[in-house]
Amino acid sequence: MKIVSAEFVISAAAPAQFPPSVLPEVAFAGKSNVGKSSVINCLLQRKKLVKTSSTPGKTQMINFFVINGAFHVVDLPGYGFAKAPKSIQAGWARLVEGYIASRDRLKGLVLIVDIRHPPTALDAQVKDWLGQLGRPFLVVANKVDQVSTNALRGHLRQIADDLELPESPLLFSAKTGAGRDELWAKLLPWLEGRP
Ligand SMILES: Nc1nc2c(ncn2[C@@H]2O[C@H](COP(=O)(O)OP(=O)(O)OP(=O)(O)O)[C@@H](O)[C@H]2O)c(=O)[nH]1
Ligand SMILES: [Mg+2]
Repeated sequence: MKIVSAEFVISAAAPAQFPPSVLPEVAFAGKSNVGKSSVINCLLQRKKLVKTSSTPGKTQMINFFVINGAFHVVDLPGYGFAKAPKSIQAGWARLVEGYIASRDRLKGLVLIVDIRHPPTALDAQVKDWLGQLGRPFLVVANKVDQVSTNALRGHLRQIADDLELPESPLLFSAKTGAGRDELWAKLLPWLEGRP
């Protein structure tokens, strides 16, 4: 995938700030700190387009980016950040749930998990909810650079079993770029409206 341009559009804290839903878009969801923002930077081959942090809860608003003038990539705030006050957690949930449920040209979601850890009940809830909404989604297991080749298979199996996935998650490392081409190959049909 050749990235000619990748530009920040807006950080939205409320639906009124969302850009008009004219371009097709894909959004990246997952628990705090699994590497959503890093995966986007890796896909777009821009080291610092999206802010990342070793402290969970970095991304708190819905961040829109426009790629090649043709589609949006959307970085969602992470869920399950235990240290956030309950009121803030509820606010995030409302914002993100509203976005996912009603965004017109949202073509699909990438649900990111950290390959080192079993999925949580929240991951399972989000996955079930996407299914109920009929939103296409794809599970990506990030941080594969942190797991030995031997352990990889077991971790993948656990994620696929816990989330009751029909197929194995896509392996990814935002650090090494592993899985980048494979992920684009899944995203482009969504964005180009191919079946
Ligand atoms: N080793 C390794 N570290 C990664 C990888 N992806 C992300 N990280 C690190 O994980 C931390 C969190 O990354 P972010 O991209 O900020 O995670 P996020 O999911 O956007 O987090 P929130 O915005 O807080 O929800 C950072 O320290 C990243 O450098 C990866 O593939 N491998
Ligand atoms: Mg982030």
